[in-house]
Amino acid sequence: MIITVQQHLQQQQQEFGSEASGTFSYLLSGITLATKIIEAKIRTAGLGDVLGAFGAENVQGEQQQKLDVYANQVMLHCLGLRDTVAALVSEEDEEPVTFDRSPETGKYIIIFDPLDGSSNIDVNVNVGTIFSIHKRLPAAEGDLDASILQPGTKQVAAGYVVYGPSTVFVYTAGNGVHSFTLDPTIGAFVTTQENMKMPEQGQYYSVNEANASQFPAGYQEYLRQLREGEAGKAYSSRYIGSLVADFHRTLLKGGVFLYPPTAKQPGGKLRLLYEANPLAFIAEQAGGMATNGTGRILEIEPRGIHQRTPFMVGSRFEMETLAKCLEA
Ligand code: AHM
Ligand code: MG
Repeated sequence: MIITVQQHLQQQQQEFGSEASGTFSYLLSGITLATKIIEAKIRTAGLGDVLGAFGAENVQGEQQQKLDVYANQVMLHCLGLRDTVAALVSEEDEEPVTFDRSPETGKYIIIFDPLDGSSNIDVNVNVGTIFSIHKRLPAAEGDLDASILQPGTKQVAAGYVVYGPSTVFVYTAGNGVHSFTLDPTIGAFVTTQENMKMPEQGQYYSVNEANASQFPAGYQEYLRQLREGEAGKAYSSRYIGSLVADFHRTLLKGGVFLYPPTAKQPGGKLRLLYEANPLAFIAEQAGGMATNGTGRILEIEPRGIHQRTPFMVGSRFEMETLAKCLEA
């Protein structure tokens, strides 16, 4: 018998209460609706005039693809209508979009990358949507900006959708990691795996090896150990260049994904709030680990919404081996 994501959330609510409440599942339904609309557009991308550059740059100075702009508008529209949302923070927008709702009503902040890996769209390779949800702080503890800039440990939920051969939704609300596959015949996400666990060790490492000569020495030594079989396995490499897809494989198969500091980008390339934090939360919930090279990703105190960070995430064994190489 099929269990849809909404039925799953209801079961979670009975079991865990709190963050699985009705308002929360209404909020998540905004995300699943938006991602279904985005996926429908992606599926037909080659047929209409939606591929290619939009002609503007986003706040990161990156070329916006038409689908980046579309996906962002869909997320803002579907989530903005949910009255529990206090602010929406997007990779594509320089400033948060805020809503004039009382703290009692507008309780949640949603931070997202509407279309991750969008440079891969034109060549028909997997892309994704990533999100992170925080609770608004009580007025006495800070304003909306402080609520947005909370460390990853304070996330109440996080997840992503990967638009691949099938469309898969993965999320955690702090009670395990669960995945759902879109059944296009009924238009619903259907439960595929509850309480997912990352293998203790995998066989893949995932890194943009063209940057390897720019990595600090500890990372170069780590990659040497993986390549030369000194880490207990004959590793193989896989790199898609879409974070969601590279992460999804790492979650299912184990191993490690790395985007270390480079000479060109000493602070890393990936973004803390809407890339590293949500995926780190999921990884930890699945028994894995995530670091910026000096500490736990989830404990970083954010200073800005578009802050970058080095990001390494994966199975316990690979992450412990990495820590030893970075300490040496
Ligand atoms: P973006 O498409 O939201 O700008 O995300 C950045 C992407 C990630 O999906 C991916 O992990 C990374 O950039 C790949 O970077 P590089 O091409 O430098 O290897
Ligand atoms: Mg991205």
